[in-house]
Amino acid sequence: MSDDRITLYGSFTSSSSYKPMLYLALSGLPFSFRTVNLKNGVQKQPEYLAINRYGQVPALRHRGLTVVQSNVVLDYLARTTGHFAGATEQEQWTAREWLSWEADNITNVAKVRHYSRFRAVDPAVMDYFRPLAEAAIGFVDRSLEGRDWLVGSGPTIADIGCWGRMVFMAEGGLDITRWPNVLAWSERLKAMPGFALPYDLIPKKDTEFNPA
Ligand SMILES: N[C@@H](CCC(=O)N[C@@H](CS)C(=O)NCC(=O)O)C(=O)O
Repeated sequence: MSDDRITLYGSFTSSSSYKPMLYLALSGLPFSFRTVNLKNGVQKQPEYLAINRYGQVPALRHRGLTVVQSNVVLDYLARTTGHFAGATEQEQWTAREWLSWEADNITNVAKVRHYSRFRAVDPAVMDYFRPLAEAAIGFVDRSLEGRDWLVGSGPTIADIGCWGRMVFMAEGGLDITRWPNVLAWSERLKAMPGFALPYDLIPKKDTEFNPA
């Protein structure tokens, strides 16, 4: 397989994997998908730890490079392929700024969903994380007031990264209709060619994506 072909390692239940998957789907780029079975602990086995020292998905390999952490992967893809990078240098920095903020804040949405779906926790834990998740979604909602996208006048990695991490919010009991600007923004994303939701987009087995 050519060194120039992108290989993405991920899992179909993972919002972090969804972010680069969605990027690649919206960009119409060819790539190879390698599934990492989180349930079986494949992410903690030596072969995968050699790719991602943190024992998590996603990971991306391209041109002899290994890139991990979903937001760094988005930044890498934007810099390498030019898609969704932002129209100006200021927009490119602002998009990266959103990704950094996302990792601190929207991650609480992923935690609420994780504890609802995969691991029962003491209700006090949920009482701590749920308001943080709601505050993060609320911040995105206010930021989208009067605008279509988080940065500039078109979609960027900021939108893909923030949306990608909150995509499973309903599984955490967070109803998107409470945040009308976020709902409208998600509809704009869904209208983009190539868009799909995680369970429709991320395969459960190794797959080659070769868009026409
Ligand atoms: N900060 C990381 C978070 C990655 C992450 O939490 N991945 C989860 C799935 S969404 C995972 O691999 N969990 C399995 C584990 O930690 O063992 C990123 O954005 O890539």
